[in-house]
Amino acid sequence: MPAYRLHYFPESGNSYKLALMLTLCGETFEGVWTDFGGGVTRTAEWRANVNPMGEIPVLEEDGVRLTQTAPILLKLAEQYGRFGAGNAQEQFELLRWLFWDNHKLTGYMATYRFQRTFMPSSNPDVLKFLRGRIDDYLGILERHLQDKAFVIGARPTVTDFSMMAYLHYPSDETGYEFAKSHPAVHAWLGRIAALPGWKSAYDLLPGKRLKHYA
Ligand SMILES: N[C@@H](CCC(=O)N[C@@H](CS)C(=O)NCC(=O)O)C(=O)O
Repeated sequence: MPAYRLHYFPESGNSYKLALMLTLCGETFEGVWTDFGGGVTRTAEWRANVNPMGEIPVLEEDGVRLTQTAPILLKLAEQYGRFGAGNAQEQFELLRWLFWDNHKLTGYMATYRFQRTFMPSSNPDVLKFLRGRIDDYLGILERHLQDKAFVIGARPTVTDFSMMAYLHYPSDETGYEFAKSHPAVHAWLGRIAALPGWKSAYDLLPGKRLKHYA
């Protein structure tokens, strides 16, 4: 199997998606802690040498740099024959939720958590707007999971890993207590955490952490 290096920072839920997938597939990776808080990913040098899109994570596979978690997760699912779709209909569902996650759930939750928790000051109107959007998405997810063990049915897929990443952080970071507010989401997070080999983000991605302001 290939050798992996993952450029990450510990609070990056997007990095966690890949770290978790590799771990659940029994794979190891070398972590490359990146000074996101110090602005390294904004430098011309980092963009020229690591990721022109200016984003974490970057997964190096045998020295080839891969970016964007959704296609990377799909590639790993294919490669390891695990956590992918079993047929065309499942593939459609998997992609449908993966796109929704990238655009809506992860997109807004990552921004909200960062602004709320890791910024020295944030605009209350911006936080209110983001929270309103997330409340809507969490309501959609709560209804969807009321009669399903995992997002596309009875089996966990990479879509679950993508969607759960930003929801599994401690409530003092997310600002949500799902056990009280969204019981189906809470139960689903518990089912993922019970998968053999599962680890939380801060267990998989060590190193210097960002300062909390919330
Ligand atoms: N769609 C990307 C999102 C990656 C992303 O937004 N990463 C964050 C850190 S977790 C980032 O680097 N943000 C920098 C920015 O938005 O300028 C993926 O799935 O890989």
